[in-house]
Amino acid sequence: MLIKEKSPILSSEITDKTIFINRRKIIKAAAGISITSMLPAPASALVKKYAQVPVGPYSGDFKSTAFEDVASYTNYYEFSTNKKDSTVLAKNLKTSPWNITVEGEAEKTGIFNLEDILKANPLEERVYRFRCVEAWSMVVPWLGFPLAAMLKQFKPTAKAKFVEFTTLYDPEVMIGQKSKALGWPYVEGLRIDEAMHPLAFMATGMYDEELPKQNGAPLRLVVPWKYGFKSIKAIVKIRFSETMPGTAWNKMAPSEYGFYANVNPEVAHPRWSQSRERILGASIFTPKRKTEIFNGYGDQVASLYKRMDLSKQF
Ligand SMILES: Nc1nc2c(c(=O)[nH]1)N[C@H]1C(S)=C(S)[C@@H](COP(=O)(O)O)O[C@H]1N2
Ligand SMILES: [Mo]
Repeated sequence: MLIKEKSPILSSEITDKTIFINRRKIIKAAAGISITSMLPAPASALVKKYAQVPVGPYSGDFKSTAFEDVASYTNYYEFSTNKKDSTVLAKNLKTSPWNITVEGEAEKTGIFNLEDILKANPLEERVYRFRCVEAWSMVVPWLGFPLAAMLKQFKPTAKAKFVEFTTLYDPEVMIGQKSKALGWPYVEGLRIDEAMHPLAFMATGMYDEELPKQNGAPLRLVVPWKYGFKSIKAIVKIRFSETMPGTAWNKMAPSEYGFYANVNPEVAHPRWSQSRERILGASIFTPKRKTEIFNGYGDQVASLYKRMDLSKQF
């Protein structure tokens, strides 16, 4: 006992830690080579499950928010309107097996197993800014694949002008659905050209691991230039339609939450300014960050809205 307590740190442990800390650097240098398979067993245990996933071309060069902050403060009204409680309650969701129903204006409709969808879509990492309509923001290294790549597999027809996404409805597990906090199930949507934009992303993981249930596992949308509520979690249905879908937040409070919901510091929410944002995890002494038009992605997405009056749409 005594000897064990006093024993020095093994040199092998030091080596393992060094390998872990330098993991990203090593992987970037040796793109394509599986580092995990090259390491001795103890070090492999420290390397995260998706550490070898390559960084995608649209990934940003931002410093990520701490994982603990992103995973312990979630908006997930299906479980609770409380951002802490939802992180605990979401653990009850069974995310495998998982099916996605595809409906509407597409050639390939039906029920698809998520495993099969994943096989056809190689993972990449995207470090994105994320801005909630409640005026807080974070930076998340998501893992997933472009939404366009997945949607094209279903061969949308020329009539597909919009895409609608629906979250699971299961009030026995998603106990927040027993309340009227929102109309259930949660529905979100994009115009087809927004959905096909290369920045629109489907996430299955973050921080080199599977997506935590509270962050939307097993499959959630990430639209970095729009307010966070557009980035719908736990998707079970995708419908291509000719008309604009009704969305959960817009139906709840149409004067506060629009269909487009593009991040815009100039257009205030009826109850608060959108000009600045609190950085999640930052100390109370850290000044708020200036919110950017389209959350900083304007160079890439502004052309989608050329014909729209940005001072009116929110
Ligand atoms: N199904 C569903 N999706 C959802 C929500 C929700 O309550 N239910 N909240 C939205 C809101 S308001 C935000 S800000 C983001 C939060 O994502 P995060 O909890 O992973 O940070 O998820 C969005 N997607
Ligand atoms: Mo949000």
